[in-house]
Amino acid sequence: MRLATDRVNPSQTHARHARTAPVMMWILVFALGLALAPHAGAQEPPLKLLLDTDIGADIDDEMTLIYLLNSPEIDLRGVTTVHGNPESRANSAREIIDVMERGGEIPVYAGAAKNLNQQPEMTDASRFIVQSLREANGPRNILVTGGYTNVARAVQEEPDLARNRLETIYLMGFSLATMSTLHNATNDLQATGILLKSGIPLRVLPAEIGWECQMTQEEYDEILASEAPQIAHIRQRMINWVNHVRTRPNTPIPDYLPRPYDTLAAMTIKNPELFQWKRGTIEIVSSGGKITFTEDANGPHEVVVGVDRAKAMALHHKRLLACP
Ligand SMILES: [Ca+2]
Repeated sequence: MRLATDRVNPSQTHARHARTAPVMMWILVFALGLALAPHAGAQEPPLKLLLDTDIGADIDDEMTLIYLLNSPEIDLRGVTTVHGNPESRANSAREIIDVMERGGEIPVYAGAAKNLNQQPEMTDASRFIVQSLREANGPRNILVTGGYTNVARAVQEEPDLARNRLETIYLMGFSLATMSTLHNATNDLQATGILLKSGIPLRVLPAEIGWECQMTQEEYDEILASEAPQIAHIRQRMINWVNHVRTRPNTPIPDYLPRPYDTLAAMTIKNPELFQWKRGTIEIVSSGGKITFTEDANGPHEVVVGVDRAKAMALHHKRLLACP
């Protein structure tokens, strides 16, 4: 037997639908709006990045690692070290990662001590880079702030994988002011040639942008006076480096203060709007490292040709001095 209350009155049902339909419609419109609106209420995930560095010479590599670890929009997935004594450099990187309270999170691998000509075999660093590119959700961007040997060796080993998986390689090196390779690129011209011809998009921070951003005495003093633990860790190294460059026998720079070459290269990744760019193709045209740069709207190389120094250095100090 059915209870009276079970009986369905068609007119009541219609009335209920008439009341609930507009509500349902608005819920659907709201849900659809959320689904279609780009980034509505959702933050872009941090960019997965590998850093290849010659940390332990110029102080800017230390500053760059601190900068990256203090950048919420970057997810640093590994550090590799290159040239000179890569094991000692790897230890320097691990110390900074520990001071920044990220110990155990970020693997560090030592790479090539010498250039590709002298040391053609794969290293822990180049193997790690290849393995990272093979991971389905691995990093697709690499910042190189030392010689290009490790990354070039990985590209040489797996050229198709590198071309298909790498979105951009960010390089510190070259000079359009002197049209030469300079620094990191000169250290291994064969490796430099491999990257330039790889077809992988390259973004280049040339040396003259670092010259333009040499710290003022006031900026330098602000860093030295900071009580942040990472600054306490690098303070004496920074003072020693400045004294070294001011008095080195062959090319002393008496008024030298730190130049954040590598940190600016790191900054181009997520703050390209602070820089002026030209697109084209860089080619090495002599064994001495002379280059040409041919502007081309479809070229694979983007080169920084100007910087908003005030904004860049403000961001530099904010990130460098923030406590972990
Ligand atoms: Ca460097």
